[in-house]
Parts: sequence; structure tokens; C-alpha cells
Amino acid sequence: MAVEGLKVDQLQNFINGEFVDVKESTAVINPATGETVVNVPLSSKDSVDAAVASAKTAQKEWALVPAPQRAEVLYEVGRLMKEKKEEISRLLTMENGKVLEEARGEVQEGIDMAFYMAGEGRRLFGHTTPAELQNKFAMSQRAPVGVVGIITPWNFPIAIATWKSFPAIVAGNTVVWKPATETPIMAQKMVEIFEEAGLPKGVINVVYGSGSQVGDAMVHHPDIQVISFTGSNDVGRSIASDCGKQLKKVSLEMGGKNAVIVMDDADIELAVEGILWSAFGTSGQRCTACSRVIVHEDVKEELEKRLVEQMKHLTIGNGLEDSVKVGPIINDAGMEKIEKYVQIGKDEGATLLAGGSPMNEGEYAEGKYFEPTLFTDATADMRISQEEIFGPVVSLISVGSFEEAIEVNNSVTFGLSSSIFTKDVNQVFAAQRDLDTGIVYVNAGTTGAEIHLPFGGTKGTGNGHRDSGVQALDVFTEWKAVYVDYSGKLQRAQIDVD
Ligand code: UN1
Repeated sequence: MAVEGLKVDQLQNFINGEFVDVKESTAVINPATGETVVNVPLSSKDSVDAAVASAKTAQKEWALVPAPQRAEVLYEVGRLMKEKKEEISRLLTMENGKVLEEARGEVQEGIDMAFYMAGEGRRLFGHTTPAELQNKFAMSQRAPVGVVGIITPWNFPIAIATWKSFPAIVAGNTVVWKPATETPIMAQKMVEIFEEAGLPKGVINVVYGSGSQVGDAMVHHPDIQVISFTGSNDVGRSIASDCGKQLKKVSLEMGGKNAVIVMDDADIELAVEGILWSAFGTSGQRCTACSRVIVHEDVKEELEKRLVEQMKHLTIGNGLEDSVKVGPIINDAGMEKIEKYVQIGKDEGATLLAGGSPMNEGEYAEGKYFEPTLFTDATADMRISQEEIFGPVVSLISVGSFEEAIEVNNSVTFGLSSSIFTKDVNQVFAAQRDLDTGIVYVNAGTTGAEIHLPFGGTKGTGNGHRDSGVQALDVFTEWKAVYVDYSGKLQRAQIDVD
């Protein structure tokens, strides 16, 4: 029997406005309970071909709909998401495990994105600029790229999908979307909402399945002009090289190794709150999660003591329960990776101050839970200080100065988010200049990006593009420069200029 809020117990692809059966499927497991929530199709290349054909046909007409009218659909999408926020949030907790309060926050992020991008329907600004010759007009404008392929992760299955699909749609593209197989219900809910909002058939198409089948077919499909991907660094690199060979535009967001810097003049209580929220919220399964704390040596002991004390109050369990602050880990692969890194940390000589083990007993037996874990005496070059763990594990590294803190922060191959706690205004401004990440926080943790600002990072985090913000439009549009000569004669630029 289908779970509450979901009409079906077997999901179907959504192609050209129709729900389509696929032979093979797999179970979606609630990581908090081990129960099956729904079955999700495992599609093959044929489904991708059908989805792209539908998107390609629909795009011709969609591109001709005036952008303010395309935006009307997004306003309605936002309104419906708002109306169904509680129902969607509960389903999100069931398939992903994040606690209900965070699920509500994620759905809200999608609602914000709908209204923000709907507003772009009346902007989509280009420039008008003087031409260098008399009686000549010059402007630049955005044109849709065509069919867009979006590949979204399980950790923010609705918010990230809105960061990518809404700008694509408002700009006149059509979409083929491969959601993560762990969290397909958010795609089902979005499809239902798009339909109810009146999005024409073929503008959004959903194909469920693995990266190796569906993702690969999308990346290699000649009629998909852009791939926007959020996921692991390894997969992102291979997508980039495959797209590179085809000269296909690609936008990548591939995680982080984000740090909170705590200076000797910081409000330590506030820093503790910021660290706990950004390290253990979402069980550390955010690209933006804090996994390093770079602490000034003069406040190291105090910070350690307060963190260990406060960590005792983190309640772990099923995110549908109000009292729970830390939910489960998404799956076995996630658990194994976390366990592996805890062992690496011990072997490297870091000191384990709290946690460090999976939780398998009693109420935790059926789900996948890992204790919030704190290492100290880590050094900047250890693997636990360099590699993304994607779990509730944080390592303290102590430093002697502001300059050293910045250097340690910047010593990783990722560059998504960073944070500094200090009351010194000079350090605040120097830090926001010198921290080499795409997102910088002052006196807050490393998470909590807002949708109207660009989301993404430097170095191994991305390839120069940004999700959300007005910048997302650059991924889904081509710039077109238009010159109108009304002089009635041939005027040669750069030559016929007196
Ligand atoms: C992610 O983890 O990939 O800033 C997205 C944040 C959220 C988005 C996280 N607004 O943590």
C-alpha cells in the first residue's frame, strides 16, 4: 500500500506528459526504518531517447511562449508547493531521512526558487549599449540553449532540482531530469505539481535509473545541449570529460571540505552552535557541511570541552519525531565510507573525542545510524582533513594565527564553503577576501545558502558555473549579440569609424 501523501507504490517515468511503465525497478528504502517506501524504475537508454525526443519537440513551442507567460507557470508551481509543503516535507523525510524541520527548510528553498525565477520571466536582462557607428543599434540578449539534462543528488532532492529546472524552464528550455534513485518521490511530487500548474507536455520529462545507464545516455545524447550535475567529484570529472569531447556545455557542483575557523576573540558559545548545526545537521550529508574546525590554539581546549558537552544533547533517530535533531545515513555505501574514514583518522593519529561508531542496537537496529563524531589534534594534511566524508564527522585542527587559519582553510582541493567566527572587523574583511571558496560566512556555520545568491565553488568543487542566483541563467542560456544597422548603407565596424 502506498505511503501517505503518495498515490502510488510503483513510480513511472514521465515522458511527454504521460506516466510510462518500465520493466525493471528497485525499492526505495527509508533509511530511518529499513522499510520500503516505493519502487522506482531502473530505465535504460530507450527511455532517455524517448524523453529527449519529447523535450526536443516541446522546446520549439516553449521557446516562443513569452517569458512572462512561462513565468506564470512557475508562480503557480510555487503556490502549489507552498500549499503542499507539509505533505512533501514528510515524504522527503521518509525517503531521505533528514529531520522534518530540515525537510521543511528544503521544500521552502524550492518555493523561494520558484518565486525568484518566476520574477526572472519579467527580467532575463540583457544589455543595450552604444554601437561604435552612427545609426546603428547594439544589444545582447539571452537565448535558450534547447534541451537541458539535469542530474540531481539524493541529499537535496527537491531544492537542487529547482535550482536547475526552474531557471532552465523560465529561459525557454525543456528538461530531461534524472533524479537520484534513493530519492525519486520528490521528482514524482514535482511532476504532479508541474502538471497541475499547467506546464505544457514535454517541457519536463523524468527518467529514473542509474548513472551508468540513464546518466550516461543523457551525457552522450547529441540532442541534449547542457548537462547540469550535482554529485561526486569522480562522476563529475568523467561527465566533464565526456561532455568536453562533444563540446557540450556542462555545469558541475561536486562537494566540499568546508571549515569553520574559530579565532581567539570569537563568541565561543555561538561558534559551538554554528559548528554543531553545520557539522551534524543533515547528519553531515550536505555539500556545505562543516567537516573541519580550524581553531586558534588559545581557545582550543575550551572549544573542545564545550563541543563534547553539547554533542551529548544531539538526539539521533527517525526524523519524523519532533525531538530528533540528527537523522540516519542514506545507505550502506554511506555508512561504509564514514566507518572507513573514522578508521583512517585513528590510524593517522588524530584523537577521537566523541562518537566514532555505527549505531546498530535497539531502536537503531533497522535503520542506518552513525554517532556524531569529533576528532581533535588533526593536522591539515591528514586524509580526514582533506577528503570529503559526507557524514557526521568533524576534525579539529589547531593554528597559531589568522594567516595560518586561512592557509589551512585553503589547503584542500575543494572550495565550496567556509566560515569564520571573530569579532575583529579587520579579520572579517581580510577573511572574506582571502578564503578561496565560493561561499563565505562570518559568524555563522558553513551551511544555509539562500537561493538568490550564486551557489557553487572553486577548485575541485566545480567548473566555474553556479547553481541558483541569477548566475544560474548563464548555464541555461546562450548570449546573443544583436546589431541593427539603420543607416541604409554598408558600415564596416572597426574600419568606417572616423
Ligand atoms: C547541498 O548540500 O548540496 O546551504 C546543498 C545549504 C543548503 C543547500 C545545500 N541551502 O546548506
